[in-house]
Amino acid sequence: MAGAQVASAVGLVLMATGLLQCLVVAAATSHTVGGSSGWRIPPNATLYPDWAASQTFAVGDTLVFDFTTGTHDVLEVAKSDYESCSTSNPIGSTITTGPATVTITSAGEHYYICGFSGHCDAGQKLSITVASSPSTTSPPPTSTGSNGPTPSATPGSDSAASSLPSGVKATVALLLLISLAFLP
Ligand SMILES: *[C@@H]1O[C@H](CO)[C@@H](O)[C@H](O)[C@H]1NC(C)=O
Ligand SMILES: [Cu+2]
Repeated sequence: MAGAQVASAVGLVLMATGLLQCLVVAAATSHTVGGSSGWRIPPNATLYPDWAASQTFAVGDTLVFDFTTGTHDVLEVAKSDYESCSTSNPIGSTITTGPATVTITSAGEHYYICGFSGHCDAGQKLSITVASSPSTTSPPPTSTGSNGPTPSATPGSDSAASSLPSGVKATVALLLLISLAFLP
């Protein structure tokens, strides 16, 4: 069964390397929910939909819910609970400490509401659609930071690792060790 072990090891290594390349090539974006309004009962029902429509979300990006602890909270919920403002089946734990940073870990639709009584009904709810792969087209307008050409990635190639910074190499090494630990 040594062959199967080698095959699964190679698979894990390729997965880890591919994941890292995604992380390195696509810089994560931090999205402050509601912009300068933050996370609160909105003055109108279009604040959060309008804000979400102005953003491009990718896996690995973060949402910053800016609120004062004790005045609001954040629950990720299913679509039906978002629509009905139900707090009974949150996905994961309720975030009670603000400001709160939430990392987007999967593509598709994500729904967040405030669990304080009446807040969601008053429009304090957010739905976002996360692209299934990191966007390579039209980066957001640059105020600061790099806007150079995207380095061409060669998925599955070992040589790509040689151009990565040492911190990334250390992370790769760590992931390889973790991968090996999971082998039978
Ligand atoms: C809703 O409120 C936000 C925040 O005050 C404001 O920027 C936006 O223009 C308002 N939208 C409408 C349609 O009134
Ligand atoms: Cu609230």
